[in-house]
Amino acid sequence: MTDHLDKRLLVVSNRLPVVIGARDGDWTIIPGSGGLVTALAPVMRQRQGLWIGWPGCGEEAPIGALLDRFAEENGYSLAAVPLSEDEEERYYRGFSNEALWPLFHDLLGFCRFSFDNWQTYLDVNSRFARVVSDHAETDDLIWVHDYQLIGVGEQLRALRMHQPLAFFLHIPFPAADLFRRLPWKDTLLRSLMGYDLLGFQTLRDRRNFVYAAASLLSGVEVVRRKRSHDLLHFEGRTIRVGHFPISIDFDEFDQGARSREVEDAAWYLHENLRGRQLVLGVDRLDYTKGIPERFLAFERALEKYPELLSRVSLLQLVVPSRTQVPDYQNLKETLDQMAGRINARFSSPEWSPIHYVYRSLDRIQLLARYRTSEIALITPLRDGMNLVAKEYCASSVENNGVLILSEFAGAADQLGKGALLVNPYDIEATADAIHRAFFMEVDERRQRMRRMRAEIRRNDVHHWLQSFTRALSDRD
Ligand code: ADQ
Repeated sequence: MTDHLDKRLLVVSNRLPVVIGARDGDWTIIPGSGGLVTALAPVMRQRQGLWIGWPGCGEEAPIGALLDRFAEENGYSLAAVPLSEDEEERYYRGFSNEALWPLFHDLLGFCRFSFDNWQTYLDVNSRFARVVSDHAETDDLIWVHDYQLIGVGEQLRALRMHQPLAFFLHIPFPAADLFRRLPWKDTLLRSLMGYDLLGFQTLRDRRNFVYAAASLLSGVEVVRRKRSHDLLHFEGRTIRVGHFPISIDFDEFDQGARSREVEDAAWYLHENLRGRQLVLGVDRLDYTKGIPERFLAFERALEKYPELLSRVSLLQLVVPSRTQVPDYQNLKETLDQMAGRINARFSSPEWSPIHYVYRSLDRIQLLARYRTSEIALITPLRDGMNLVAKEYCASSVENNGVLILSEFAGAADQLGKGALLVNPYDIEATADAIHRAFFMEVDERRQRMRRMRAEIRRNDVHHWLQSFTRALSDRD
């Protein structure tokens, strides 16, 4: 039996895990800071891996020299797939973010289906496949990430690559009836069937996919259904389909939150709160994250439960994202207006109900807010997983935070027993959950938080990585 655990990993994702910039006339390249980078970096180093993706910088950057410097400093290599501005517009902003992203999050009303964008998506996916085939070695394990690159696997097969091909979808997979709306559904399903292993975040996503493939694409046969995975046959090949909930590095957050710097920052925040409880929301600016609905629920809680007035504030942190896409610009305006209106309605000279911060925070400031906030209000309309929910629990080292979580976040599958689950469209019930969390006794808070922390500690991002790579070597 081939053991895939020893093979070199060749990871393919839309963006390379780096930030390239220029300071005082000198070019810099530094590792990115996302959960995926943190999880994969040690394995990439250990197996001298290769990561292929778009560097996210213009042609003026001395890309070859920068990538060499990165490899020397980080112990694994990068290869760049350059994109023109037009490709960035059509493949990334147009098709990936204005067709697939809303469709896969059940938000059909936000979808724009353009044939030209679809064609560019296919062209860029073939370009990625060619770069992969130029760099791949016979024994590599090729692992493609996310909705921007679904077509890469099939293109690699067309190039007669024989290495094991794996794909992981970070966002949800919609129900078949919704997926059918995509004008190019057959091609996209066929592309997914080009992989040997398909990984989804939750059992629901996995089932949605298997049902869509079996019912919408002729020639797909479900040959085995097991708890851990399904096996499909298609055009003489076997495809394994599993679910692998992504996670965070629990220890990193837990230890980080206990550090001196975070403790100092948390103390400072606390002093300014003067006995008030803090409800925290942390999101990228995105219409899937349910931020306007959250503001309405908070407003309703203040209206329905006047005993909360002056005793609780909502701190909403929003990281700017996809700032060129019109729907995201509109959302920003909506949030500005809502926060202004609610504050004007309830504020007193010494209290504002909503603190709305539109920028990225450094790790210490973020952990201090996770640690200080008595309540986290994480209410996406739909989310593949939602790492913020897990980061909040891992940083809640005093075990006294209450997590209010959308039942439509993938994370609800693992955290549902400790969190207060809500339907984010149900403003009334979310307002009630805020009230309940505010008055929850310490014992109940502790019991719930311990349970969630134990779950995240057990199923951390290293466990995620191992179970995914192990699934490739299983033969049953
Ligand atoms: P995202 O949609 O980006 O990821 P999420 O999983 O919540 O969503 O991750 C957001 C990240 O941004 C977190 O690590 C968080 O710490 C960071 N962040 C948010 N606000 C911040 C702020 N103000 N300052 C600094 N950092 C901030 C996609 C899918 C998710 C899936 C992940 C991983 O949409 O469903 O969980 O991929 O698979």
